[in-house]
Amino acid sequence: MSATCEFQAKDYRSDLKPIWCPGCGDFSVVASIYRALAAIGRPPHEIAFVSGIGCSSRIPGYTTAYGFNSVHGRALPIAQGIKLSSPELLVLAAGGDGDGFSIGGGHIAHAIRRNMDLTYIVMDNQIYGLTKGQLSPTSQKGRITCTSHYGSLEAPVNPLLYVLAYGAGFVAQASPTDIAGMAAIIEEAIRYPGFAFVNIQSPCVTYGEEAQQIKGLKAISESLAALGHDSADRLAAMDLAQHYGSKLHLGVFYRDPDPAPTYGDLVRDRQALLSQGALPKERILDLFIKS
Ligand SMILES: Cc1ncc(C[n+]2csc(CCOP(=O)(O)OP(=O)(O)O)c2C)c(N)n1
Ligand code: SF4
Repeated sequence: MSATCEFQAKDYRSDLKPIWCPGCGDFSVVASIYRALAAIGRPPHEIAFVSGIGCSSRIPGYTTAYGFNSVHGRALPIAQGIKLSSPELLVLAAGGDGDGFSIGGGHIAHAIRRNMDLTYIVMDNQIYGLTKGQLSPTSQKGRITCTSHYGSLEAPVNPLLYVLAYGAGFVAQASPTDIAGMAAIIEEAIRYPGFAFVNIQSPCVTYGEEAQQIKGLKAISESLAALGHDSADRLAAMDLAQHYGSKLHLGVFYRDPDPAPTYGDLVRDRQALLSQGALPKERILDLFIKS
């Protein structure tokens, strides 16, 4: 790993011009990521940024980090593989609510229970943006879209409760209504030693509802810090997270005050014991012969 150097936000901005619709919330998200990475100061070549497929999943291409715009819903398995094989890299994964909580929803639980040391950013716009406005897993009940002409009959997934219930060590929410706050939250998430999740309410100006645009989001925003929330209290975090959809709580819901070892740490510890001869090697052979 290189020594920490001075970097500026512009050092993480690639030459590729974003093709998001003018006013899309994802512009502020990428700007916040540049700021967070500059504050951390790791050079771009020490960062791997993985996404799935969607408007939001274009994000790695707009940075100077190593990028992998992968397959719809598969950002997390790929990010985990990269982190395990190259633990020295800072690994970010990102995508939309459809990518993360619909097709890719099964992967989140396993990344969390392994406590993989990576940061997962979901740009939650309550719609499938790239494919032109279909119902997404976080769309509100009753929402009328081109795939729900008479209104959705399904209750939305609550991304905050979902990850808190699976035991994520760091859970936060941000929005373009507070760009400086969003950059600070992303920075804190990246610095957390373990799986960190940031849900970002990022308006889709083309297919999103009026209430989910900046003005509507501002009207329901509430800072967790101003509420006096204790981010070390998981149950208090779950209580607040229940208001997802009606209130927009911004800040850190939960930060494990005593972070558990990551999966990578445990693998390296076991390898060290094996190489010291502290564990019987026959058991490894047994494993291969039986499988
Ligand atoms: C396996 C697979 N299924 C479906 C699609 C089509 N598809 C591409 S993006 C997308 C959803 C995009 O919504 P979201 O993930 O919420 O991201 P957004 O575009 O809103 O940022 C879908 C269904 C695909 N590319 N691959
Ligand atoms: S369709 Fe929506 S999510 Fe996609 S770029 Fe446009 S505003 Fe952003």
